[in-house]
Amino acid sequence: MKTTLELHGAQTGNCFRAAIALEEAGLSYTPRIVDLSIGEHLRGEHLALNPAGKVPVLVEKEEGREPFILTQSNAIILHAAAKTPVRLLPGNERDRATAIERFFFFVTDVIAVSHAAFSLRASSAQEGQKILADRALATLETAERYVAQAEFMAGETFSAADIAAYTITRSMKSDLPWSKLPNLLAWFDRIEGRPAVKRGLEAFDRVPARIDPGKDKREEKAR
Ligand SMILES: N[C@@H](CCC(=O)N[C@@H](CS)C(=O)NCC(=O)O)C(=O)O
Repeated sequence: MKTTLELHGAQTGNCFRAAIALEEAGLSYTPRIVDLSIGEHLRGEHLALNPAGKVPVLVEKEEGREPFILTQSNAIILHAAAKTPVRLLPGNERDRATAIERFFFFVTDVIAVSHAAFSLRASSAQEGQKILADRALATLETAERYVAQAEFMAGETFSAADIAAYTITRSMKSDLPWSKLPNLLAWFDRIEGRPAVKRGLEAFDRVPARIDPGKDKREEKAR
């Protein structure tokens, strides 16, 4: 049964994470650009995919079945991991548990806190914003210990933990005290140099396609 994947997204950390996961998993997919600057994510065709009006959204199509829609970047990463065992999560039970532990360390303790800080940026709660931003940064710095003895965030193999860690480290790069974090810096350069990571970062700038709900029908007619 042929399955096709579309990743609707934009140039944001959450979308990059999802695209990198698909690339690292070796899954073929079509990126669909959602232009946040003109509010495409709040229009009917995108809201039909995700009523929350957020990106990324993964649309999985299989002949004879309703499209399967997945919102939440981290669910997309775990779905990609399930489709290609071992590429994003180790096969060994304990190694996998460690990779999931580190994945959630970045997702809940760094990314979520950083997003909470970001959401306060235009509010009057500037003190609260700074507390959260500092906390996210201080927590991220502690990841130095994960890569002090190992190549990757959860040991000797690349995993979903590295994907979660990479995009948030990239966005906080200018605030990190790099001279105190030599292992994190070496890890960052290693991840940045991976071809699949590079492709994931480019996913939403190389494709002119925009969401076009009439497109599938027109293509069907033309066939
Ligand atoms: N927890 C969600 C967050 C999704 C999210 O906040 N996406 C942002 C871009 S990174 C978005 O769609 N923002 C548009 C808006 O909120 O108007 C995920 O990880 O996918």
